[in-house]
Amino acid sequence: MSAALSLPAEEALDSLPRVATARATSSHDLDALLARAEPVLLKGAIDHWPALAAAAQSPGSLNAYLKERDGGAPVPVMEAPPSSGGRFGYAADPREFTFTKRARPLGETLERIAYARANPGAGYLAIQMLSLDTHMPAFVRDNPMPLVPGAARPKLWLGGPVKTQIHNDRDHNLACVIAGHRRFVLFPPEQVANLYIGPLDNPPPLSLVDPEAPDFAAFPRFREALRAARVAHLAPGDALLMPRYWWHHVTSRDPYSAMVNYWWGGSPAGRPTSGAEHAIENPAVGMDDVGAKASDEIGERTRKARVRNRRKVKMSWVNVGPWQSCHRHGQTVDLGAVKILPCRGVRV
Ligand SMILES: O=C(O)CCC(=O)C(=O)O
Repeated sequence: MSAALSLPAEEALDSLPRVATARATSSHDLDALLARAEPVLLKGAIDHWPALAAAAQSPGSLNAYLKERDGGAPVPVMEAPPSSGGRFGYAADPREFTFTKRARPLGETLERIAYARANPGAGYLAIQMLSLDTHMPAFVRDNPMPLVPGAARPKLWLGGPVKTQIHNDRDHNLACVIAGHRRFVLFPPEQVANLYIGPLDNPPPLSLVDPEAPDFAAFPRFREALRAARVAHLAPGDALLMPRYWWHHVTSRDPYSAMVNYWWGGSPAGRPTSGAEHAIENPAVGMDDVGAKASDEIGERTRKARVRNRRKVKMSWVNVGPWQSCHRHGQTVDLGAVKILPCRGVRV
């Protein structure tokens, strides 16, 4: 075992090998970096943004900057209770999440985030994936990102010290930190074999393992994932370029943080383009409806909720046995950087 893996989990994550740092001043540079199929840290990538200058003054200044540009439509707000420790992921029962999602006005949400900052018992809140095109076009105009293709549209994340559980994106991602420090723990796509991905019909599929407190007795192969993992520590102004399918766990380490990210380059119309892609995006495809009986134990709910729960139960069973990538398209495929595991056709 490496020295890093014998440390307490938090420190072990901090001392994982770091992703490389690079410079990109044009979309060509970014394409060249993407061709490496490795995450890359771009220091100072958004140093020119007025939003960064506002955030450097204080959380209140960035809030004011955002409110001045707010179009007034409700924003997506994720909330989790104090007992979650800020962890946005599965609850103890992986059919449930620790957080809920609502749409609320920006001003009210920023006030609640500020209240939670001053009152730790108030729980955890974060605006996540707010489309800046629709909500704050003036922000988009004044804080340009020329490195990414025009089709990549900015999304805002803003909130308290929350942690986003391990998941992956089907698109390339440029994540630009405006306020606070953020840590990304990254796992190569093929580590899907060692991450114990949970219910897959409830996107995005998340890992069942909490990397900050891993239960190695329940998830022994996670040690293997950690051996392949690396870390990126982002400060305000930095951006992380993350090729698609890289698994990531994200920790906002300050009481107030903000980030804008851009996704692009996914399959056309969001659909998998090959059996191989289908396998990595839908690892549970082809499983029997083994959960149908278990769903009866869920209790008396509406018909719709029962169907939803039944599907979730079915998918969560996938994790009981060894990983299987896909019954239908099971094959070893090297899709550029994405290596698909051979299908083992496991039934539980
Ligand atoms: O910052 C976060 O909490 C999550 C960000 C994320 O998952 C992403 O950029 O894909």
